[in-house]
Amino acid sequence: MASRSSDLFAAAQRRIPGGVNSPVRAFRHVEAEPFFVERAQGAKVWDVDGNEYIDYVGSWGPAILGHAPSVTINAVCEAAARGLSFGIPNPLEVEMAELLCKWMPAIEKVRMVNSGTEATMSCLRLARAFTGRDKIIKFDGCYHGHVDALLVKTGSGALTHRRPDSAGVPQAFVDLTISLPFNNAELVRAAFRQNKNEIAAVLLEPIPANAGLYFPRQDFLAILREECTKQGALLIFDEVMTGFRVARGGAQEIYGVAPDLSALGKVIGGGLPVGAFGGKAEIMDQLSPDGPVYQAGTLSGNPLAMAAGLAQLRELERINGWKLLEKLGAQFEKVARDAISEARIDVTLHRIGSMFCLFFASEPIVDLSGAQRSDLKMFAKFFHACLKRGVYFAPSQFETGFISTAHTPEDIERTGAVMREALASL
Ligand code: HOZ
Repeated sequence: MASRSSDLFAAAQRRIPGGVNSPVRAFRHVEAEPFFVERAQGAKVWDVDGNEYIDYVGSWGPAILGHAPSVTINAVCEAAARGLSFGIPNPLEVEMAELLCKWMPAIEKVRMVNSGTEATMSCLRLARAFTGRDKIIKFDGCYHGHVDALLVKTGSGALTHRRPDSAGVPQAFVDLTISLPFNNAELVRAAFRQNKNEIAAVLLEPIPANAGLYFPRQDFLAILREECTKQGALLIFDEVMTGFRVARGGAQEIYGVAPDLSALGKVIGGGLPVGAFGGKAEIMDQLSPDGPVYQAGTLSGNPLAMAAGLAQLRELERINGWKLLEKLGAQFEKVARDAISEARIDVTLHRIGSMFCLFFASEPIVDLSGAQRSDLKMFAKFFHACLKRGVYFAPSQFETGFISTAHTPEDIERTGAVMREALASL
């Protein structure tokens, strides 16, 4: 059907590979074309054809206060008036570092970067330098950005588009990456035994959120902590999605497990391009200019990004955002469970705080193979039935939904009614 979105997408496809600047936006998994956004405010987005949606993607995580919150906009405008980028240290970088170290006490020193990908990539280099080892353990379905060594059995867009192992990654890199099923501690122990003194790090999303959303089994994270310490490997948590979202101190606060290094992004940038990585001082001190590990960035610690992130994080604390998000999340869970039980379809709903996923599969789902049992055709139908009724969920079974503090109880009630109709229509 002719629309401004489809005209724009046709033009985009002529000049941008696949018409998108990141594959998760392409809507191919749901056999459709993306809509183009005119503007977004609070919990809503409006497309260029005038359609309004209640948005549960939230820019894939950063928009925890909803879109365009005035505190963040004001902070960015004030910072912009003082200059867009200096490439010289600015005071906001220090404020951000202090805040991240305070809220995530396992971080003693932190460096700002521009994306989650840069953060995980830098963690790996640091872990390899610190341990003098090359191999790493990751988990099937966990996604850590498009770092060469981590595009092995990965999640998110790569999984969605059925290419979890990317072309263009040298086999020599892949050979250094051991990818294991999540939640299987025995296989981790076996990998350590088989690769004695060769594993530099175990890297994971403590709450995997890139193959749908599932949770670590009781003690899984504590066992990883213990094994890493015993074997002289570093434990790295990728909290790009969960950091400052599931709790003030992220998943590491909830599960009470302190990693050696953490990778951060999304929420800490308030919607601007930001990542960060940090951890124990003795490890972080290996970074240039103090140490031998090189890592750099023209725009790292950019004043606008720091201002946006600081404003968002402080506002979250001021309004006790995590408590509000839990309340909204619980309401979402209730309306969703009501809709699911009425429809009598095999749907497994997972939620923690403001993150959720509806799998079109029966329980239990504790790893990638469980997530892959989902009925993808059913998911696509559900997605379109919701979109048509003004509710926008991520266009892939293998992504996670996000609630913001800007979602109102009425938005969530309305979403429940839409889900009920959508599930009944399948
Ligand atoms: N990391 C995001 C959630 N899976 C996706 C963002 C993207 O790849 O564009």
